[in-house]
Amino acid sequence: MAPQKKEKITLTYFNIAGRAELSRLIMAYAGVDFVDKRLEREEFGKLKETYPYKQVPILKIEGYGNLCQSISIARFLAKRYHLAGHDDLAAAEADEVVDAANDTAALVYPIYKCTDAAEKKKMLAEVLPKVEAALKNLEARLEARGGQFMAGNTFTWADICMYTMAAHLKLNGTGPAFDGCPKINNLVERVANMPNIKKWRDAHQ
Ligand SMILES: N[C@@H](CCC(=O)N[C@@H](CS)C(=O)NCC(=O)O)C(=O)O
Repeated sequence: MAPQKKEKITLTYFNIAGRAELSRLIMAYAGVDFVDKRLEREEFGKLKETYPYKQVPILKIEGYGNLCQSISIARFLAKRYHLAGHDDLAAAEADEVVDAANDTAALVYPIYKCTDAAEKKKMLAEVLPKVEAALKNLEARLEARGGQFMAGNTFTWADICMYTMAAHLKLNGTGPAFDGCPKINNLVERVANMPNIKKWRDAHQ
């Protein structure tokens, strides 16, 4: 009997980094051949009612069905591809950082949504000190944990999350400088230049 062809994992989201990029990068890093399904708004509108929470991202997994919620999806992938932390404490450290990084990223969501340039500038001025304070906390966490990685002194999905957070905070060049965070800067740079991650970035500019 011919071997059965394994169905690929499909990650469905919009054609932006947003809440899917962490999962995409976990799979890119792990060399997973997945379907990166990117919906246009119109297509999403037609499919929305079929989605459990009427939202994306959604991960379709072979032999299972749909998994929802961006962080649950990313955590599942991190576990599957051995990036969740080498023991329960390292995994807890990684979870902690992912939560803190997402809180930080969430501070600028309203700025992305704002279409008025003057209002955007005002919002940025208000949010900047909060972002910088949150980054300082993460910088201190990184330093306290040895300065190389965010969790368990090994590379985990929390380090990838720091990269996606930093890219999101840069607000296409109008966001905060990371001057006060040399260790985060260095980590983000190292993650960005990991061969599989760099390959993914080069292909999805
Ligand atoms: N907590 C959810 C939030 C998902 C979410 O807000 N998704 C947005 C896109 S970023 C969405 O699908 N919105 C539905 C809409 O635009 O109608 C997660 O993290 O996955």
